[in-house]
Amino acid sequence: MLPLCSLPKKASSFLHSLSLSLSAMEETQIASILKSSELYPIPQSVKLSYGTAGFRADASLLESTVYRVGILSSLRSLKLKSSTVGLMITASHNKVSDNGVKVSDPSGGMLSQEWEPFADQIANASSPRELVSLIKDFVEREEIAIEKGGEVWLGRDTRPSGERLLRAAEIGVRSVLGSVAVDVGVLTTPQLHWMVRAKNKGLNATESDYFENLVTSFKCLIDLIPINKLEISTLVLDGANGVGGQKMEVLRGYLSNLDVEIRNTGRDGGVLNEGVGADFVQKEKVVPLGFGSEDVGMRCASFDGDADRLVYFYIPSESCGDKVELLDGDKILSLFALFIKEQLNIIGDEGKQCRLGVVQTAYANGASTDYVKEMGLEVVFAKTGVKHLHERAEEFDVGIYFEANGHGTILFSESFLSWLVGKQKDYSEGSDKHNAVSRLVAVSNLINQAVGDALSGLLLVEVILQHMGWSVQKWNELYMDLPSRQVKVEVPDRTAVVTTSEETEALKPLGIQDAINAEIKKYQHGRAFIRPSGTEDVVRVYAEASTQEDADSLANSVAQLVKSFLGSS
Ligand code: 16G
Ligand code: MG
Repeated sequence: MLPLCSLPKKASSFLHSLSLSLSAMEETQIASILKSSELYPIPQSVKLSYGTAGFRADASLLESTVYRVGILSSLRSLKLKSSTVGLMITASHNKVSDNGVKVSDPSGGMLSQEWEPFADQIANASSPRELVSLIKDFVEREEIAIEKGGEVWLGRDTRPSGERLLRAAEIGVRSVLGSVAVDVGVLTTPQLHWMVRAKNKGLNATESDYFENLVTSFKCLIDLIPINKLEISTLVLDGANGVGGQKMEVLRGYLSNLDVEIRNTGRDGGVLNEGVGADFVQKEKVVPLGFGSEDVGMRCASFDGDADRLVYFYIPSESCGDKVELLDGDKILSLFALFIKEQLNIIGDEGKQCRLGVVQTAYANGASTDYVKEMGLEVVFAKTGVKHLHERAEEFDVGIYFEANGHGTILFSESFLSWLVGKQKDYSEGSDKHNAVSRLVAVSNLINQAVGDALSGLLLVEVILQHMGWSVQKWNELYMDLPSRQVKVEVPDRTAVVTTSEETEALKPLGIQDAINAEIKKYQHGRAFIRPSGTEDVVRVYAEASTQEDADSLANSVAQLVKSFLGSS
């Protein structure tokens, strides 16, 4: 607790006037925040927004932001009856000199969107006084009782700036009096979300518990594979020189039935996300560094920097240069959907009553959407960003969501899970129906229910391929992607683009959608849309058509339209 007398005179008189007019926060609490915020002045001319996935910026600019998100996390914990909240320091697939911070709600999901405006306000408060004043108002409005003390678990990825930023987060958390900051170390983002969820459910919630859960459920699925189909070949993993490859090294030690060679662990001089990782491979469709002609035909996978994205690829024998055949989030989703549907079919009429649905974004390749629809599944579209997909997937008994970029998971509703567990007792052990039900229960344990997780996603892909007796090439044949192209356009103000909720049509600037539609009409199987990025100062353009040449040309003409409507910067 900070004594009032240790404050500078000016601050102390401000404090006095503030506490006279507003009574919800104690003087000592106000003093605590005023004092600690003096340590973290906001850099000049920085305007931050919580965005699609938390705050991100050059790491040198972020101490004050992380400190303030520490305060927010304590308040969030207090608001939710002192449940544990997670704070993750990562900038995912962004360059190593960047960093970022985001909050995991006690459910293990993303911070409630209702709190994002408050996050933006405090991150941009220009002085300690403004900060305190905003917090005071918010605490009153949300009726947060500070006296109990909150709990925040702090995780970080392998970025060199992570440790320094974590110290700022700790000070932020503890400046809310009575709140506790627990440093849970270097983790992948999904590990932290999983641990927070487990902790609040009263389950074992350490990192070893996370690994143990993966190992047990993976083994259970392996044991349920019809023996004659078993096939194990080496998987080559690109760890993006980040935390995911390092965690996979640990996990690999506990697993049998998985042969994985890990490259780009960050220990061999490679730079985080530089020419490596899921974002690079998915966007560029070329091999990551450390892979080459010697890997032709091998099953390969890439994680992103914080291991919440997963894509697969292989180098075809006829590959010219460094091109890969990509199996993106849509293909992973299709594989998962197929496997789950197969289990439900085995269960029979009762299984068919399960509402199995798929959530995609406008970026999903049209061929994948057709494929899952032909399987008889319901498909819904959500806005880009995990929080939006997750919310929609919760509407189903089993909701599978994926972004094309490789972020996704499978959600099982509580009621469907208890139904499954009940059926495990009803059916005789060793019967087909019993096996199918047991597989679904094991999938629900293996796959991260909090958020998309490259480690658990990889294990599920691997076990399904073994179950089917499929090579990566065979899996790729589920459907053929329509050629597509993504480009980005730098504009003076990306917020001038306003889209419909599914992001398939632009409502503003007026007239641009008609112009885009006119372009689309010129191409067979043409589809295109624009949206403002949530993470970069650009407008993104996506185009699809029946040939690569057409997709490129459509993307370029739409990009030209963006420039002519918005001007280029
Ligand atoms: C963030 C999102 C990702 C989304 C991407 C879009 C999370 C955890 N991550 O990385 O889901 O696809 O932003 O970026 O939500 P953009 O808005 O710049 O296109
Ligand atoms: Mg990521």
